[in-house]
Amino acid sequence: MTNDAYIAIGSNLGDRAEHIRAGLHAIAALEKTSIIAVSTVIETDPIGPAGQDPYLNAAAHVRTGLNPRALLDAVLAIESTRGRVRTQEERWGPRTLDLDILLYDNLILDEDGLCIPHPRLHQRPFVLIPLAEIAPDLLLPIHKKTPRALLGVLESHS
Ligand code: A4P
Ligand code: MG
Repeated sequence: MTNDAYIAIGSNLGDRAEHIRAGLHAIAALEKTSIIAVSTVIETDPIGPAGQDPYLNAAAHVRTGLNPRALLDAVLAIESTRGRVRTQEERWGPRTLDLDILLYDNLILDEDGLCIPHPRLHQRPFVLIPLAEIAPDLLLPIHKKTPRALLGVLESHS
């Protein structure tokens, strides 16, 4: 378990707290993977199509021996166990459980179906606030800024 990864967790459909709890439980049960820290779960206004309910969002720090692709396959499989069916969804529409890989060590990767750091990480307060809580001093690759500094940039533009 030599790699540090950060996973964003979101839910705005059904029993949101239960989806998040079960998602974390399933991540902790993955082979070669353990959870190091989990942020506070916060309620956030939806970004995306109008008419959605508020989200619960959080972030988790995991240490894993899974490679990035294996970790992605694992989190997508966990989403499916919470009844998430992608074909029925609109982009950024409501979802039972969303697990996005935010960071994987200092890796920068842009390949088919997997982009790390997550491409919208720096634009999303619902990602940056939980990440800042569990990784206040982490310098993000590409951005070369901490989560808190990126939040400051966002706030200065709002
Ligand atoms: N994919 C590529 N890179 C990654 C990665 N680093 N981690 C691919 C996870 N998946 C990655 O994912 C679509 C495909 O992205 C996956 O099959 C995988 O191969 P998805 O979960 O269906 O797409 P998504 O999450 O809807 O899309 P996206 O663009 O990641 O959306 P965002 O930016 O995460 O937005 N408002 C609030 N308040 N809170 C939220 O959590 N979430 C969204 C989704 C919209 N509004 C929100 C929230
Ligand atoms: Mg996602």
